Amino acid sequence: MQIHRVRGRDLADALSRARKLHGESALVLTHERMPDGATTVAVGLASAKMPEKQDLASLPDVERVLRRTGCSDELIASTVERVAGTGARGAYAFDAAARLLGESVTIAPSPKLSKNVARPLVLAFVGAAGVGKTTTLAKLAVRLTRAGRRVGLVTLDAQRPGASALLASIAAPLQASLDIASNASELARVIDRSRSRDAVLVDTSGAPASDVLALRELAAVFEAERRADAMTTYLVLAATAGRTAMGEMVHAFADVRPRGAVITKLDETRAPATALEFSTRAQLPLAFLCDGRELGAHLHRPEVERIADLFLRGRLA
Ligand SMILES: Nc1nc2c(ncn2[C@@H]2O[C@H](COP(=O)(O)OP(=O)(O)OP(=O)(O)O)[C@@H](O)[C@H]2O)c(=O)[nH]1
Ligand SMILES: [Mg+2]
Repeated sequence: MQIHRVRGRDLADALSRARKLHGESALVLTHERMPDGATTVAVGLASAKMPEKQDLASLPDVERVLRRTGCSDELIASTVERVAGTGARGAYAFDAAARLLGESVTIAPSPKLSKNVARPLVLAFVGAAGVGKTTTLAKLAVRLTRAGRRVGLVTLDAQRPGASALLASIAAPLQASLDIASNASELARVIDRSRSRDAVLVDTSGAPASDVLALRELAAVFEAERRADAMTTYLVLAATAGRTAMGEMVHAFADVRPRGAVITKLDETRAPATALEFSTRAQLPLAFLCDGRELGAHLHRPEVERIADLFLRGRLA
């Protein structure tokens, strides 16, 4: 007798899938509730009936889709193997792949704003020039303001003409404060003055050397005041960049110890898997996903379904 395991949302779903895959003659041996709430049934096939040939064709389909969205050979091989192991075939193979892939990326906790803390939440965005740091910060400012939070913006990009004008145009309609800091002590002072704000979002210049210097000094100021957790830094990566470029940025900004990553420009590629896999390998849990320029619309939390969509469809739904 051959034993196959089939997973479903609940017992009825698992049984219906088992029947579809192995026919009415399949003998249900056991069922087991999984830690994630799903149910797995073990079915014995007296006639050693294998899944239909056409059903097995779904596994090369999963492989082809994953190749198209930029998955590495390793992730493709492990996903196909694990999908095969679930016994899922046909459309169910894609369901199984979605579940596995959605959970393959580490997700950063949502930044928490506490009403009881006297200091604002400080989030800084670093990354290569042009990856979308300012745009991401603006999107987050819009979201927080819509949620009734008071936001302060501060830029370390004091040198570049136009950089603060751009931030000013973002700050004004949101009634957000805007400050320019040219070094760490100015930045620390701005943050100290921002006690009435729920969040202070720090924009940087995209020049790793000066950004790292300023943020490292700021971290030292915070640490001296025992405020080591006072700032969270995110590394912003464009989904259009290759692994090498992303690796260089991880290296360049390692000293500021980014706590997570933001992936931008997901609308500009059909192969977002490279960036998704990269962030997890670089131990940068994903904090946000961005798929366009619209400030009010194109910022998303990386939920499991969204990650699965990116791996399997190449874009967010
Ligand atoms: N298509 C698309 N464009 C984006 C996205 N995020 C940002 N952009 C665009 O990318 C360009 C650069 O964005 P910025 O936010 O200025 O990037 P930055 O990292 O602040 O750039 P520097 O300050 O010059 O280092 C702008 O034209 C943005 O509109 C995104 O998710 N999708
Ligand atoms: Mg910028």
